[in-house]
Amino acid sequence: MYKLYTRPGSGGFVVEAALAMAGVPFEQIDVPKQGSPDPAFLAISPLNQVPVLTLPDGHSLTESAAICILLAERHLEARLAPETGSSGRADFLRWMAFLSSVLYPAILRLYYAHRYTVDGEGVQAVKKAAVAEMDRGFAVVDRALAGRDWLAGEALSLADIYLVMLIAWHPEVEKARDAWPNIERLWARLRRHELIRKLNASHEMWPQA
Ligand SMILES: N[C@@H](CCC(=O)N[C@@H](CS)C(=O)NCC(=O)O)C(=O)O
Repeated sequence: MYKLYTRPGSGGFVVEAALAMAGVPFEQIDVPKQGSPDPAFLAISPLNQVPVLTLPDGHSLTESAAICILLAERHLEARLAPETGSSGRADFLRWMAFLSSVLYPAILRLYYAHRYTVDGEGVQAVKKAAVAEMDRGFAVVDRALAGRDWLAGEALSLADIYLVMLIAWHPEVEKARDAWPNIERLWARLRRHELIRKLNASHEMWPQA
């Protein structure tokens, strides 16, 4: 059975969505944020971060995008991503990389700003620059969504769920909704999606309507 190391409100959100969409059973292990790290957890997640997925064969991996892409490969019937070889697949890979390597790190710079400067007085500047970088990234995604229902291909994929997880972490959600109407349109759709609603009830990523 799969094992998912996660915590509410974390990047485990999209992985949990993937496992639920694939309809596979999994054991969920909540990793506390506070307190000294568990050496057994550090052995599979050296940065002490979630999510981590342990595969049924015991192999573990970190990195939310890699985990999502792997689950899409392993559960083709669940259509978690556009088909291999299609242009939608190319877009899926592009956006999974963009979301995880441009936007997610910008968000981490906001919420863990002290890690990005050795100057105690520089923390506010790091936060300000982090939000500016998030805004730059979300604007790119918003433009790409113009006239499209989904980020990649013609159906919902994990890239869309990954995107709404990130936009929900924007520190000024109301501003984000106004600034990026195409992202808001996609998000509004997912806020009504049965599985996403259910996941949001436990992750509390945004206020439930
Ligand atoms: N690159 C990793 C980032 C994971 C990450 O930063 N997870 C956060 C929760 S959303 C975490 O565990 N932070 C704890 C820490 O960095 O100490 C991924 O994409 O999975």
